[in-house]
Amino acid sequence: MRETQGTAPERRAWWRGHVGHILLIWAGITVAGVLFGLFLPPRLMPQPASGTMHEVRLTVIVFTVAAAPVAALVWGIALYSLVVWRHRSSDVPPEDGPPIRGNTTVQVAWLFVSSFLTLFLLVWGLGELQAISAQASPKPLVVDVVGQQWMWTYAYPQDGGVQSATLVLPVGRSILFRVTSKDVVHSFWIPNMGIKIDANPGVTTEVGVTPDQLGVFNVRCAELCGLYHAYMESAVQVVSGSAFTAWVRANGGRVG
Ligand SMILES: [Cu+2]
Repeated sequence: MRETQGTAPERRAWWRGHVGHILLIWAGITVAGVLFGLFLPPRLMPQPASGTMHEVRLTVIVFTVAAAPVAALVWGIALYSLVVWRHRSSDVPPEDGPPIRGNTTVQVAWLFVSSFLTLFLLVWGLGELQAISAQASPKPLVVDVVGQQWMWTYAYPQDGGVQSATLVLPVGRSILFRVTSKDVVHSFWIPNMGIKIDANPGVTTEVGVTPDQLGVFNVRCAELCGLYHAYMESAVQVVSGSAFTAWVRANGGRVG
């Protein structure tokens, strides 16, 4: 950038012009990114059917908003360079300017900003983990989940060992899923409840959630597990406590 090789006031004017424009573009893209983060995740993500999903959605919103100014800085400089500093004529472009070997102000500012951002993400993440685990009850309703090509089956060991091909859960109760697989690796995923855990043959993995909405929600496999993986999809019915008791009895169990 030869334009920078001038007198000190010329260099300052050059910076003021370009940096001012880049800051304007940065501010514009930041506002767009923040609006995107505030308005799109609530519309694109599944409607929450558990406290866990509320926390997951909030985290996606907060992280998108926090990332907006950083992404805007990169995109702003890239766009400005492409438009303003592009070499236009057909002759050979001039040689590159002298490399920049360091700028204490920029380095200190970036160290401070990136430390602050990463610390914020860490503290936020730890807080969310704490909030989610605080929702679990010490006496959850246990559901054993078995994945196989290409379906899920469920057993309720506390309720007389009821077996079922459909997942039925009482609303407002803390549930503990104990998940395993008969064949290959699957992944047990209830998008509306914000939980997903691998189902591995020979291993039991656990995930807990408390459904807080009545209704029917998708259960999907989230791990490519063979030819019909895309069809390894079923539903969970979240019902009232009394409807759950009736369902257990109708299936030959007794409520534990
Ligand atoms: Cu699968």
